[in-house]
Amino acid sequence: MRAYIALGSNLGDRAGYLLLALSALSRLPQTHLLRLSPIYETDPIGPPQPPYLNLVAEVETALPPRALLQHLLDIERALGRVRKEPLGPRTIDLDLLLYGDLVLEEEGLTLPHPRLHQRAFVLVPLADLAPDLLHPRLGQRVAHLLEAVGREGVRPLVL
Ligand code: PH2
Ligand code: MG
Ligand code: MG
Repeated sequence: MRAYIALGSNLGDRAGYLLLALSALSRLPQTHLLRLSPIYETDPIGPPQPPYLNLVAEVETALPPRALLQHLLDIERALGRVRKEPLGPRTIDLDLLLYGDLVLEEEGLTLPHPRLHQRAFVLVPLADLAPDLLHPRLGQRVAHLLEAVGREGVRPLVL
């Protein structure tokens, strides 16, 4: 199944955390890391906190969605993420955005990600990879969702 994963970091060595997370993703069982979006520096959504680095990864996986999610949480934990306030700062965040065209609402796992269509920091990198992908619940193309939200607060990272 084709799946899309959002990565974000806004504490410490942000690019370093992203690279470690990507390295861990590349080693997941039954999973191939296919493509990466560019990295963006993005204004934080939520309480006042430092700016984020965000990108989206496209994977092909034979893991079921729950197993994939568990691996993402394991990677977060291995990289020392501490969960505090919702929407608060974090060294690393891995969010499962889409798993094929699966629509699901369960404890701890909603697909597509419930805020995917509202967040420029997700839609900009996702549209780089898959502008024509249809949001399986809303039935609208990613490029269209991005047009509605705009690109404000999302800047290409210049290293
Ligand atoms: N993640 C959050 C809260 N706010 N803001 C930006 N710009 N990027 C994020 O990845 C992000 C956020 C919680 O996961
Ligand atoms: Mg998140
Ligand atoms: Mg998360």
